[in-house]
Amino acid sequence: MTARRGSGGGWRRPSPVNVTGVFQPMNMVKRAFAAGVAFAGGASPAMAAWSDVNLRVGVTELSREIYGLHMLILWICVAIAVAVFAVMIYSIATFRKSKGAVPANFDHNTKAEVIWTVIPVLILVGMAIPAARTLVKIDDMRGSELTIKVTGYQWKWQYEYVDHGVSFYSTLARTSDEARQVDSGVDPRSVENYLLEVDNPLVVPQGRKVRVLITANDVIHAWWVPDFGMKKDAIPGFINELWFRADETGVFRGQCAELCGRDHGFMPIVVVVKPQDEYDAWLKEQQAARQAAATPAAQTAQAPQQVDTVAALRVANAE
Ligand SMILES: [Cu+2]
Repeated sequence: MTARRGSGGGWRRPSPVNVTGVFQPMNMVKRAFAAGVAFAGGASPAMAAWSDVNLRVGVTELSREIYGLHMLILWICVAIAVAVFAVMIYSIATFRKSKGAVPANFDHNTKAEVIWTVIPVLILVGMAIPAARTLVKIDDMRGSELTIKVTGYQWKWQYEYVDHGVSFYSTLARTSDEARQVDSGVDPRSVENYLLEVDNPLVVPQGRKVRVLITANDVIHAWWVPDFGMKKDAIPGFINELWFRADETGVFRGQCAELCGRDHGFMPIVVVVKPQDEYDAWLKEQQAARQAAATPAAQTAQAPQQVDTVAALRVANAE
């Protein structure tokens, strides 16, 4: 589990697609089969392979809860399937015509009908209770400590730290962008984090509840970071929201998850989770850089006036 965390992030290239973008269903089948075999073996590398095909646990409270829910419901479904198939196979084998079985010919049985209605209702209610609890938690934005507005564009993201006057664009890293060009001569396999790297990543503090406001400025995009368990549409004219609290530091990668046009596959998301003090230092740096960028313009605007004042004073002193 730890191997895929940290600087490596939690994101691998989607398995059925190779680096040249050719759909390879056999890859997926092979990997799923390998994972199945490995899982049946029960060894620890097996779990790594299993996590390739399963939903990931992620690094936030919500992602873990969603994973838990997903596994709970999976095992309930497995138990139901085993029970139903066991009864079916037993019945077919035991009460077959060649063994002299005679079919019953009643057409109503209130007791049976009540049983096959009540049991599924109980199972569904049993699944709905934890699911509803998680859904409520996902939508609970109270107590957020940092608000970031995310705007989707064709084909980049803008991040605005609304309370701190910091905003910037995040676009595909130059190395990936060069390699993706037709006849670039660059082997995409030689590019680290190909199509999953940006110039300016989103930076957030560890262990803080971050509220993300999501919108778009042209078409519908979707902001998705699998390790945070969260994905929301970015819709022009609407503001969606989600929250996450990353428990681990590291680099976490995601992608636009709504087909948004020609370069949909070239607007990745990179989130860097830093300890609070490092985050504070980063934020100060950003604010200072913004001020420095704003100051020369202000100086040039005021400069002629200042020169005039100085010249006038000199003249006044000389007289
Ligand atoms: Cu997009």
